[in-house]
Amino acid sequence: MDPKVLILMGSDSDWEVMSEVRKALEEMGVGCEVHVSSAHRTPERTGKLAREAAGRGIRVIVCGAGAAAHLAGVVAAESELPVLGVPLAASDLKGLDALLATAQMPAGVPVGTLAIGKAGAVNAALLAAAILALKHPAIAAAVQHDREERVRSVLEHPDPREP
Ligand code: RP5
Repeated sequence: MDPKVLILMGSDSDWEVMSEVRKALEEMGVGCEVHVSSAHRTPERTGKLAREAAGRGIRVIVCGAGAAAHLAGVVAAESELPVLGVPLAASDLKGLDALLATAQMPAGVPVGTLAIGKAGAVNAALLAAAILALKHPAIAAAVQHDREERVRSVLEHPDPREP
């Protein structure tokens, strides 16, 4: 069974940013499934998705949520898979609330926390792929290709300071 990434988000309103996770995974040929599930609105559904993930071939879980963002922490409590958290800007605090809520897990139940917003979403996908790459050569090649493309895009970009 090919390894998959589970993308969870607390609300439909998170999709604009969290779609970047799926897009980056697709570009590397990594399969995923996506669900809206909230830590506080649908706690039972969230727990079930987390508990059953490993049995469905999921190997990494990416959670995106805004405001008092408990989603990644709750999912990490319910699963031994690696959990990556993407804090989202969904309140007047512009993601700082979600960043602290996601990153400041007490010792014992880790959440690997990325940057707020789109950068964090893209990096969550790249980090998930890097984890899967440890066991899957095709994904390792895709991760390496992604790095090479980023190098190329810098080197090929004309320097505006050149005359
Ligand atoms: C969080 O509350 C969600 O992850 C979302 O970022 C935020 C706002 O949700 P909506 O009110 O837009 O549904 O739980």
